[in-house]
Amino acid sequence: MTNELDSIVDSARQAFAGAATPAQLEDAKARFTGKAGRLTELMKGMAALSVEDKKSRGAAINQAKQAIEEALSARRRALADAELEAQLHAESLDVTLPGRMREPGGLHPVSRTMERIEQIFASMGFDVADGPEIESDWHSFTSLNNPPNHPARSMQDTFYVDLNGDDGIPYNLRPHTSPMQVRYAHAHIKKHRDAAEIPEIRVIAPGRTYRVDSDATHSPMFHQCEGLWLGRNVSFKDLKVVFTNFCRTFFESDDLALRFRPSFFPFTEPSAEIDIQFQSGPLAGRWLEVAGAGQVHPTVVRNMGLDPERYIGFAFGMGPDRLTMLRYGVNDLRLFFDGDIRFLRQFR
Ligand code: 2NM
Repeated sequence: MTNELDSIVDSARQAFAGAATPAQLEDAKARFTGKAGRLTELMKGMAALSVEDKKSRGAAINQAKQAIEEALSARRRALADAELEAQLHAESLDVTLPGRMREPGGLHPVSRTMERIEQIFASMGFDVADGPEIESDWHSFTSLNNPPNHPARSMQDTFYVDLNGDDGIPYNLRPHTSPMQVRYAHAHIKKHRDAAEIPEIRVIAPGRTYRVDSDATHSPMFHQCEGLWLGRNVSFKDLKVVFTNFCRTFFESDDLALRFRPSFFPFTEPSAEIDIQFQSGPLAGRWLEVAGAGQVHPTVVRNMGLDPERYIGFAFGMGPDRLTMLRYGVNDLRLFFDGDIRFLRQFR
């Protein structure tokens, strides 16, 4: 009898040891202490025994049951430990790995140029203005003395928006930032309407501009910075002083040469193209066109809301994208707008 109980306990221990998973272990347990388990069957068989035998047999069976349950708990614990161990191993963390660094960011090279331009002109007393990129026909063209059939207005040159302005003429994506100078002049006059005399206007308008054009040196979206100085006695001499100072400061080159070539723009008369020449470095000796300029046309002064008999001055326009290419030696404008981090991080 006792041998039989011992052998049941032994085979339970073996079965538990052979169980590789918690589910197998529970199956094994059922074969011994479950409803139809071997130990349970023995207990059922006690009904026929005498009171005396029931006592000793019951105690022996209980002892066997206790031994089986101890073996079961031990095996449950061992399986749970093994499972945790496996999980920890599978999800192992190497705490010695370097952290995920966030690389320091930086301004886009063209943004840096824009900030530089703004800072240099601010140091010469120029205000900085920005405004709408979707413009009315009047602000982009008419106010700036562009005749109705001027090629700049054609669909080949200018992007139009599928929406009409007050005059029934479609809005455009501004092809230059001069419309902002016209807006600035109107706001300036309104601001000083109670003054004995409207003070002079000194402003630059940097920002995004748009033209139907795309190759290595033209992008459909590009940047412009235009400047305007209108006062009682502002002359071409002032233009030369201001622009020379700007170029020498911007390119950090005191011996930079400037050349003003006669040209034509509808909004200025006379007009000039401005070239610069480096005396040293990779671009030394070549004349490079960097801006257009001129004395603001009387019609434009009038459209700004000022009397051209009293207010006179100059305006200029330049391309910050081109200035950025010259400053950093970049030969393809499209690199600025591809958003390729390998290119951009060089300017960080
Ligand atoms: C240029 C060339 C020459 C210009 C004119 C004006 C305004 F609004 F006063 F009429 N702003 N900018 C101008 C003059 C722009 O860009 C090549």
